[in-house]
Amino acid sequence: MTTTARAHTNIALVKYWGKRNAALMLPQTDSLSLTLDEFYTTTTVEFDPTLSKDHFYLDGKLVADQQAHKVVKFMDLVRQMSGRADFANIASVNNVPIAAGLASSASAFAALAGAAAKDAGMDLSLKDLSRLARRGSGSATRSIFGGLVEWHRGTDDLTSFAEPVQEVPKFGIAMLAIMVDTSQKKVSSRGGMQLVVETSPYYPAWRQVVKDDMVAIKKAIATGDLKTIGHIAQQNALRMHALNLAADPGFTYFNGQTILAMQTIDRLREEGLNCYYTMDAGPNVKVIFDPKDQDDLLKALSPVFGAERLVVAKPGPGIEYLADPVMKF
Ligand code: 2P0
Repeated sequence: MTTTARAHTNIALVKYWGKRNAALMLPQTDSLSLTLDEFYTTTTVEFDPTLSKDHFYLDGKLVADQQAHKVVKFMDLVRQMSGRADFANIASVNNVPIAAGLASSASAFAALAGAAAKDAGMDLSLKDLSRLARRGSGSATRSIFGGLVEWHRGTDDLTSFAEPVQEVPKFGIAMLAIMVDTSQKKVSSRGGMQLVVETSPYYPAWRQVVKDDMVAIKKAIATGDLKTIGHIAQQNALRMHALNLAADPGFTYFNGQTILAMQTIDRLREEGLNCYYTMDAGPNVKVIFDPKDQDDLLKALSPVFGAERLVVAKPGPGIEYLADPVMKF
């Protein structure tokens, strides 16, 4: 039997940047994100008693064991939880530029959690599925749900899970990715956030920033106040990236084009467009905007970055199960 699941990426408006417990993947802080429709991963899992190890195929190609270790480790956890002893064929197809700060691990581990748990015979609630996805990648916790999603940092494995704030946002919100660079990043999220927790003197302040931002952004979401949501998200992103600059050794995910995009968005906002930026563990810039301004925004950004580098995404759905496998094993 095969099981196929699709999960969409999410972009955090209040960021997760640091773990408290790496083994259980418990974060230092809460976070809040928007799941996107345009970027997703589709994964098929088939447990097979004749296999002597897991086989992981990414975009149709078998992945070498050293590169597949995070997936195999995750499958070990699924085996442990389900009581199954057999190995599996796993195939993922990504509709996300990998490792370019568009959070491919979020959709990847959310889809894998859904497909693997179900194929192993587990019938998990969405909350428990988000806890399972968390063990693969922190941001995957939130990709189980659609729309605006909150991840409660919790105090242990049971209490660290995501839940929807507004599965279908009741107000206009969209994101535009400015793809300034889609190559592999040099500092992994995992390594970057760990260095920051250990060495950034601003980390205690960051915990307080997130506490305050979570309260304020949920209030703004409840009233559909995009201006306030965008402002909080932009400030939160800048403060997250300030942690990186202040680490030892300091680092940044930004490149020159990232700065140009930030300045361009600030200028467009000053000129009256309701738009804000956020950046993750890569140089690409995501613009939070009101969908009614989409044409104006594209018109303003195309001459600067090229229309082919602009991708518009709307709020996307939570995890879905599909009938057709992405690959025949
Ligand atoms: C986020 N990011 O909240 C933050 C903001 C990137 C910047 O979650 O180590 O791939 O697998 O938990 O989830 C990216 O980090 O890291 C991320 P792990 P993850 O979306």
